[in-house]
Amino acid sequence: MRQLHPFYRDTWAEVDLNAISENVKNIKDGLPKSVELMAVVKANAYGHGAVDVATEALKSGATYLGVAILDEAIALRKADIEAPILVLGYIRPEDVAIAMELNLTLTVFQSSWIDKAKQYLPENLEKRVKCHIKMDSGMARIGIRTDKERQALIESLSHTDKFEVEGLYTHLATADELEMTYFEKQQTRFAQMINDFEREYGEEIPIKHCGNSAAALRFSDRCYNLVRVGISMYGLSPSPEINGVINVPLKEAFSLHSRITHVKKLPKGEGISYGVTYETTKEEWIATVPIGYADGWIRANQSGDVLVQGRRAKIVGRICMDQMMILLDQKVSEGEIVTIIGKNGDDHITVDEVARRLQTINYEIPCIISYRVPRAIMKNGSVSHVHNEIF
Ligand code: PMH
Repeated sequence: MRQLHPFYRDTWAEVDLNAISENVKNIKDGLPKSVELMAVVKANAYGHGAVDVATEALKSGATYLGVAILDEAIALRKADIEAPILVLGYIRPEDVAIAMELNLTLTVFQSSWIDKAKQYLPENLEKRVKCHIKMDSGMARIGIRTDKERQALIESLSHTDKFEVEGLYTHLATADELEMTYFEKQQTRFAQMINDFEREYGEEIPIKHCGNSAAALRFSDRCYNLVRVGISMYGLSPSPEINGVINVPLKEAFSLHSRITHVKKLPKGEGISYGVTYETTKEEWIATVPIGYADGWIRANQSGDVLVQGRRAKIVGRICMDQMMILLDQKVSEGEIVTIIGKNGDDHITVDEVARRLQTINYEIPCIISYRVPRAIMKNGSVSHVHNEIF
């Protein structure tokens, strides 16, 4: 039996670092030599574990890390990760000194931000704060859009020597769709924005980037000199629509498991769980599995399948906060493994299957599996270590 310590419940996720490593290498192999790979490890590496994924990605060829918020960058530095880290989201100007001390790269897109942030930095900085300017070429999220905004930002930058513009970037809204019109529109706009910025700023900016996984896998020759890779590093496709046009092999890194805590044979007509949304239709074997919506295993998973001894079993009745019930086709012992996401025998419940069931995208699935589910970090088929964030 697999030894999984230290946690004291029979529900856990496994994160296969060999899969992460293979995915990074395979994606990198498909890129032109001049294109670097940023591993996007925001949101705890899409629920996989940021420090482990970042470390593995860097060993496998990534040269930059991307996070969403300052706190995530701090967590990586606390774990002694020294690689360049770009904070992709907004940080408060008053927090700029922390970012400087930790040698983080910041996303900048407002002249007023530069004006405020410089006041929170000491005079005579040893090193300037590295910035990537975010350009909004059509995502309408963050970024400079207009000539006026660009000119004001360049003006603000010209009044201080505390910032170094290392990068220019944008984010694509439709790189994961076969229809290319909007993608082309954003490409054209971004090219123009780079041109205008460099001309007015008077310097060539070393790093330019626009590509997420979908763009990196499909149009790596149109991604300038860096790609920001998230979902595909985790072995998942950016969208079902482009599965047919992706040639890079991807291996799912995330799986989710539990063990049966209780098994009973119920007569016909017995109600299961809150609201009795399921009643046994004949004499049935019902098992209890210790996972529930507080684990991120949300109620909409009701009626979905799990795997027990390589066979499918249906989730019956409402999913509770900490437990759910499944319908077995025969008696199974307590302690038997239940695979909620992943391979069991010859069958495989993929992250994509769960996403389809929940009418959402695969990105959401590992992200919503909560802190309460320990992550067992797997290396070469066995547990390397476990993250249990409960204590
Ligand atoms: N760059 C930025 C700015 C992002 O927001 C994301 C993902 C990525 C790169 C990586 O994209 P990929 O996972 O498709 O490779 N951001 C998000 C998001 O905000 N919602 O879903 C994915």
